[in-house]
Amino acid sequence: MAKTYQTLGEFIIDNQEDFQYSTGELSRLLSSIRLATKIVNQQVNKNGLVDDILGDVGEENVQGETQKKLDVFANETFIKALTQREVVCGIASEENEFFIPVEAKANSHLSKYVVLIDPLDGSSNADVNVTVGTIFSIYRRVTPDGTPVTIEDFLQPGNKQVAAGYVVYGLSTMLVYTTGKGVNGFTLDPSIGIFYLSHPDMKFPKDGGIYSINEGNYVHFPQGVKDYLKYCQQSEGDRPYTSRYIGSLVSDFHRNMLKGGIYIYPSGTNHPYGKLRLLYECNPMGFLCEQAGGKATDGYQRIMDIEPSELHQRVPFFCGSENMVNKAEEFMTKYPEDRIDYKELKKISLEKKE
Ligand code: AHM
Ligand code: MG
Repeated sequence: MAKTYQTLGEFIIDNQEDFQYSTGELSRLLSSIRLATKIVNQQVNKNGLVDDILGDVGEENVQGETQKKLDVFANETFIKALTQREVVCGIASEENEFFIPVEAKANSHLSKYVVLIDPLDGSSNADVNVTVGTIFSIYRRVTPDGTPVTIEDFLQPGNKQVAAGYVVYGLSTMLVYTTGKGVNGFTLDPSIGIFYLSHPDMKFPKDGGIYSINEGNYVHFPQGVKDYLKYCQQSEGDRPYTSRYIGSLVSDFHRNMLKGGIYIYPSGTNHPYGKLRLLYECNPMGFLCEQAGGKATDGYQRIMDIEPSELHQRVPFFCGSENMVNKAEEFMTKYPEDRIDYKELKKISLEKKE
């Protein structure tokens, strides 16, 4: 007999009660993300045949990165889906320099949630038909309801997240998310546009045999990372490990969660604090990672405990199977001078603003 899968819509509603203080707002917010995902998925799958959607826009985003047309399309789609349905009071995106406040329409109540989003992660892969993703992170605002959002609503440590997730636009499209009660994955049936629960209660294996890092940057890596890589490549016990790097965080993470592995984007002279952004890449992936029994750190300390200082702040990122991340940390802690002092960073950033 064929299996009967629960749909994402049913799952959101069925689990709404699990959520403390739930008023249905978070469910509506997740439903809006689900809708935007389907629209972006449709464009990603057109694969350059229609509407000239592939290629560069000819502009750079706030972080000096070339914007792809798909980056812009995905960004606009998520912002529209979230603002028009009034399911958030503010949005911050990789593609926008400043956060976007959402104003309540007449006689309507403004949601208490903010969303931080990387609308199309790994988009340099899009032109060559390799998997890309979306990453999102959801917080309750910290400023009073009914007032305009401020930067403080966005600069919250990851341990305050109420939900986070990613979408992987791969051979099949999957939406994976957590509200702090484990991680569940849903696969899109494109013929009818419905996500079905295909991967309930996803877990990282405690150990793994895959390491994912852009080894082209080797000369720039801190000594602790170089030493750990040597360890991964040694022939002993279950080593050498396999090296797999797609260059799309969502896909590398997804594979490592299913098979067991570690993803590392360290600091280095090219990127003094690493490349990945704390608020809309590392924190949401860190939340998912921990909820799936894995570990996410900057090589020295828990990612979700870092006090953020800027919207587009970058941090080194080590995440994956717990025992692998522990081992990598063992190598890192031999070099305490490479540890980042986030309190000091915050102080410097506040001084600059004065
Ligand atoms: P993006 O958000 O601009 O796409 O950058 C993030 C991506 C990650 O998905 C990926 O793991 C990493 O950048 C790859 O960077 P690199 O090409 O330096 O290895
Ligand atoms: Mg990204």
